[in-house]
Amino acid sequence: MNDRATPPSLENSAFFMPFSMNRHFKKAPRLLARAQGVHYYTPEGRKLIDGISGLWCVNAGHCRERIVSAVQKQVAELDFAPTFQMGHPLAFEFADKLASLAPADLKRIFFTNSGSESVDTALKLALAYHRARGEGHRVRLIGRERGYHGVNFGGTAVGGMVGNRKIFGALVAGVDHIRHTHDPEKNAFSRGQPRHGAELADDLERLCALHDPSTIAAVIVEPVACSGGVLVPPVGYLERLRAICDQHGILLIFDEVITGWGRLGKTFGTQHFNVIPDLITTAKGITNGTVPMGAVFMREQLYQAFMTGPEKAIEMPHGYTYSSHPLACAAGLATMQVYEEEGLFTRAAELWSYWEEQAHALKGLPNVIDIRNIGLIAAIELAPRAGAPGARALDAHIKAFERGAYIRVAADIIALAPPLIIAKSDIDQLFEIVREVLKTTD
Ligand code: PXG
Repeated sequence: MNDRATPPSLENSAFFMPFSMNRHFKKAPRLLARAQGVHYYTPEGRKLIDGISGLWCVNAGHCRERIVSAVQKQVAELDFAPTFQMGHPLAFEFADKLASLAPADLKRIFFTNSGSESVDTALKLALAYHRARGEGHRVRLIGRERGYHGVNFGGTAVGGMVGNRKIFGALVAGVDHIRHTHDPEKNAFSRGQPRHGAELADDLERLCALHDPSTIAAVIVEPVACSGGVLVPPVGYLERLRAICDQHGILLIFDEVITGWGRLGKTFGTQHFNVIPDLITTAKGITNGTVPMGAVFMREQLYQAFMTGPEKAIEMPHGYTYSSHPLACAAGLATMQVYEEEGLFTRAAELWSYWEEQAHALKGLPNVIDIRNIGLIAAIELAPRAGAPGARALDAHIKAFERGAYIRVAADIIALAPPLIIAKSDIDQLFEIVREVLKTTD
């Protein structure tokens, strides 16, 4: 036997893979060993175009020299330092850098290590804020059907993807959901924001009537619901949500874990839609995916509500050992430099129409029932196979891998969101592979 020619079997591997079909995967693994720019390479050296920026996070492309060397330098200089009653300069420097990029007055930053932690942090901040102002009766948290807010208890509870919730018991008490905005009958093959559905925001009024608005602390939505299938908000919808929240004193949280960091052609999705929330949750692209990190941005008024009481009291009993980890701050600072120097915050706006044309050119291929796009995101929805939901898109995922593209599928929806540095010729290649795959997927 030639050992080098036969990769070791993973079938009995100890690794319990997250959000994966463990047994199916381990029988025929799809491994990534190296990455550069918009490409991954398999252990055998086969080149794959990265159609989803790792997992919606490597916005500046892979293994960027500036980020790599910043992390290398940092790990040799200060590997870890606490920020509970202590500090290190990079944490303050990075927070100030983020504040300078923040929309409106969302300039106070709480660091976490992931999107899930950012979400749970934002929910706790919302509850604590109301309590600090003498409105401790605002205890309810409202999410949206088909929303994804990570996997911690708070985020799972406000999330609206049934399969992610149903096996975990009662989750968090006092949570309710507004309706999702997906309406393919009226909006199929929309380009950018669909025209129909702003009135779906009024579903929040229904929950206000049911629970009484004085019991509601916050509403959390993704400006574009990405994991739930790339559900782009109808024209006027986010504005209406904002107005209803304002009317009832409810905080509005935008979960921008994906829509932040240039994905929609502005630094934040908030700026693209021109609707200002009270809190923004981020992660992923904050370090270009290099080192785990997340951050919650909050308005000045929220921060100031905590800065009362005795100075020798902890204002917010919350935080993680690795909040503002030195490696993450170094990676984040270098990432922001790359984004700014290369104009990546606005690159998706430049590519938008080209990307949109290429995506919608797939209309008419077998089983394609909808195509939607916004910024540098596209979704191609396939009709499910009878009795086997998800199987068709999974086949497409595997075929694309064999043909040289890494694409993401959720249920029967193919999601594409490549690194923002992508060239038009790479966009062509990505869609060409998807086209060939769809032509041959029954
Ligand atoms: N909020 C949003 C809006 C997200 O998209 C999270 C929170 C959680 O982030 P962490 O860092 O805890 O995973 C996410 C994560 C996919 C996919 O393909 C999306 C995410 C993660 C993995 C896969 O749709 N989003």
